[in-house]
Amino acid sequence: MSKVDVLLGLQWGDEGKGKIVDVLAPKYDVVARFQGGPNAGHTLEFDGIKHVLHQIPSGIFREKTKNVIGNGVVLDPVIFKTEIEKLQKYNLKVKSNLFISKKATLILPTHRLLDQAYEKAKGEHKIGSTLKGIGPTYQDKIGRQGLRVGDILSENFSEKFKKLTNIHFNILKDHDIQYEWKDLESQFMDAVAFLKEFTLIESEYFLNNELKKGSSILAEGAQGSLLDIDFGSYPFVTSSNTVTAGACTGLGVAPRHIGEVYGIFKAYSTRVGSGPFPTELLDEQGELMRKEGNEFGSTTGRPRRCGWIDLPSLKYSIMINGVTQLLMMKADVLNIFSTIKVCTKYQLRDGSITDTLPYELVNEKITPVYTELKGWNTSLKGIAEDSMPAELSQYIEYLERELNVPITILSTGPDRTQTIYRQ
Ligand code: 2SA
Ligand code: MG
Repeated sequence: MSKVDVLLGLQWGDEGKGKIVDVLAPKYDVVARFQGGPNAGHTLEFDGIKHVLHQIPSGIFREKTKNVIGNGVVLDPVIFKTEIEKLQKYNLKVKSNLFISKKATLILPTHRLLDQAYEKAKGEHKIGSTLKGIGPTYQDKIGRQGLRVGDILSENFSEKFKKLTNIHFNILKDHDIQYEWKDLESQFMDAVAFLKEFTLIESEYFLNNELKKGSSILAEGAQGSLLDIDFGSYPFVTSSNTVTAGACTGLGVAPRHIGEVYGIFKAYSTRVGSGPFPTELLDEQGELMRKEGNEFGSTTGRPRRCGWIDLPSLKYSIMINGVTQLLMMKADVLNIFSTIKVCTKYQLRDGSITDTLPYELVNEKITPVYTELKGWNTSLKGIAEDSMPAELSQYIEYLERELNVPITILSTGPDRTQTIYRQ
């Protein structure tokens, strides 16, 4: 039987998952999303064009790849319609290559409004949500009152929609949120009609049948492990399980079918939204990283917070996910630094030193303990494995020793072609 390989981010998202899925896609028959929704922004670049995908799996640009939106995803039909329309000009086989789980949960317009209301009510303690309705939709799913993609096929869908939105209106009346319901409702119903034209499936059967046939499957994670609802920096997290285990529940594949776990990380760290970030640079070095790495949210355009690489948190993510291969992205962004810092341990408020993540991340005062390495300070344009600057090789080897997992892919730029395989 073939396996499901999992690719996920080990930091706070935006590690470059979109690019890597696109690079790896030719090796896979199926690419499947298992959690998250339109909060994700997966950027792919090739032939001089930059594409940003939110809900559609990143295998969509490869003609022979089947793409699955799994049951663990929360799907916004309105954003889905816009995404598909944007892709139409590229003549892709979107209709025949895309399969959507009937068990995926629907994001309603009121979920987006509730997201705004809850964030506003939190004031300065806001999560920094993308406001795509992710949290309220997962709340309804777990609260057993959500609507699912399969429900759009039922005759009384409008009734179900009315029933749930009425519950939401009742909450919204206590919040000061402005909206034109008629517009939102008709836009949603249009998008639902559009969604009906796609292949809606029992994705757990689909994927297990593919496995039986010997197909190779890549599960594409969204956000990052440090945003996981259980293991991330709670409450500053997203509302799904972004870790390997999430691929099992979000696709309906058993743990024994999981093969390789590709852990993807940036050569430095970024975080968008609120919450603890031990190595954050609030000085001009952080500003330089943001500029050099073009670190702005691909869904919201928000500037991302930047800082040095953080080994205690990477080790934690590797442990939780069972990572078998590491993929290091955006090494080229560090070209400008003559010294590269690596956080190896945390010093806590009481002076103690640790290399594990403290339970209390939000209120703890963490001072990173850094090791300094010499930077390569040169362009990585056109380099290959055997022409890498010595300092870059040293950085990679140092990380491999510390993290105890091989770095098999190195990315030196956004384009498909700027990828080095190290076997
Ligand atoms: P949400 O929208 O309620 O799930 O937000 C909760 C927290 O999760 C963070 N989050 C993300 N972090 C990084 N990248 C994400 N995707 C977009 C991107 C984000 C963007 O690719 O750039 O464009 O701003 C993503 N989605 C959610 C979020 O910042 C909150 O901290
Ligand atoms: Mg992103």
